[in-house]
Amino acid sequence: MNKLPKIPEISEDVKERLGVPGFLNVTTSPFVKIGDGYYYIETKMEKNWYDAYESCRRMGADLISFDSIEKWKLINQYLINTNIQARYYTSGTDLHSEGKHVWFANGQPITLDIWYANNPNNDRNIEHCDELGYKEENRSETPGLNDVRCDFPLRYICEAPKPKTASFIVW
Ligand SMILES: [Ca+2]
Ligand SMILES: [Ca+2]
Repeated sequence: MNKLPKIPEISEDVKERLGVPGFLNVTTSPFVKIGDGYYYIETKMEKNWYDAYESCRRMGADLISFDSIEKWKLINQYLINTNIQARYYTSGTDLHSEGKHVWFANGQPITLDIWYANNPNNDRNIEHCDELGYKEENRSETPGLNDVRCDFPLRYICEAPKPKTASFIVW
């Protein structure tokens, strides 16, 4: 029986010719891939919710939304693993209708059981923007989602839209 010929490795220059033109920037930076999504995590600057949203929009992204508990766990675990646990703005808000929190990025109501204890509580009737990573000081509970006043300066996480046709992402 004849041995099948060994398929040669594709050389670097062939890869290059098959690949993406060099003038295209194929790096995903400053977005990081977590699960099947791409995120920008602002860990230095703190902004109010509106400024944070605008910063995401300038990158073609939105503040982060959660449509599954798996995604919620994945992102929170990432923050723990990379040692950047803190309070971050999400796209959650009830600015349009008091008490009805939605993900502003897609208009879907927040139905997941991810709220921190006794929240959303609309404290002093001025809490309309939702942060993740909140827990009361000196408490050992797992941090959760909390409504906070929208002018409170916080870190934030942007979520890039899922690529629809391209097999790679260009920013
Ligand atoms: Ca509210
Ligand atoms: Ca609250």
